[in-house]
Amino acid sequence: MTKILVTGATGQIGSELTLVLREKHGGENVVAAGHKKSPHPRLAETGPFVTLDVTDRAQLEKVVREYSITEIYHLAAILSASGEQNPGLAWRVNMEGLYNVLEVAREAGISRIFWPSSIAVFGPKTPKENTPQDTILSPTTMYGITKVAGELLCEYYHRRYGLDVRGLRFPGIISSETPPGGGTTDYAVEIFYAAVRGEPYTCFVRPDTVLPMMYMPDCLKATLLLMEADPRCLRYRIYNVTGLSFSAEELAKEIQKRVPGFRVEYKPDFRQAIADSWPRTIDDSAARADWGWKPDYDLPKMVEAMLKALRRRKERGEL
Ligand code: AKB
Repeated sequence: MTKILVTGATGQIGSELTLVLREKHGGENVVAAGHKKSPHPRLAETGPFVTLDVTDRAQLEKVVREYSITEIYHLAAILSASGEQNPGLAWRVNMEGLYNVLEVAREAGISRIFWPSSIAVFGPKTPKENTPQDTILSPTTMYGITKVAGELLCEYYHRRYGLDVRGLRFPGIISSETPPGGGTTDYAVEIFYAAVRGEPYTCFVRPDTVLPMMYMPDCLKATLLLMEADPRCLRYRIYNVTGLSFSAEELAKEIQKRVPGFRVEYKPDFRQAIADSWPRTIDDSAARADWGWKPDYDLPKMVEAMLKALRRRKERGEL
């Protein structure tokens, strides 16, 4: 019987991934864990919810034992922009959290682990276009450093203890349910909220800033595809994946086609330097070849879907 623990379940990816996993495995078999005391009602009503600080190993061990957990999706993390504001916290949550998960998994004989890496593993010396799977990993942010160290740690636990850890180097994730918190790519989500609320948007990166992104349905699809893949097909533990790449201005224009009069101005802040250190486009051919990855959303399709979903939320009085 599969019993899953999702850490960071109240976050942008966790809040949607938990519901998809519950549909697949049954609500009672997917334990959502977050550090926030009050989760979204949908999370609390569809299965168990526990309050968990991933830096507390004893607490993690207790949850794994109590619910007889067999798989962990470890999503709890501090993202790039927050990590630059508080590097110590980013190190503690990202590194101690992952180490605790891997150690508890090893001791408890957990069969599989999912852990998200990020395009933040790349740095200014990495090729910016079609960034390859195997390339220079020399990030300049604390978040990126924890992701590179995390990838190496996952590979170590696989090689040394046979733990089946799998992960994806996620680009910026765009979604309509739970806003991201503290990332550099957050502008690509915030801009939609402003457009639907009828407010102007001040973008914190330059209009010509191009970053790799992915719409949430593609993010969920990639995660499930990777986790279901035959282990014999996996040449890597952690894969490059991407959905689409666009500049901040291209995104604004695509929204303006559908929201006439929507105003966007650009006031780059400290996050510009982070964005400038990351790739513009990603080569995810290894993921495509090994486990059949293919995104469904291009820019117009994603913008259409985001506006529709947020307008629905606004009608329900949620925005
Ligand atoms: C961030 O901007 O920090 C994240 C990421 C790309 O990992 N969205």
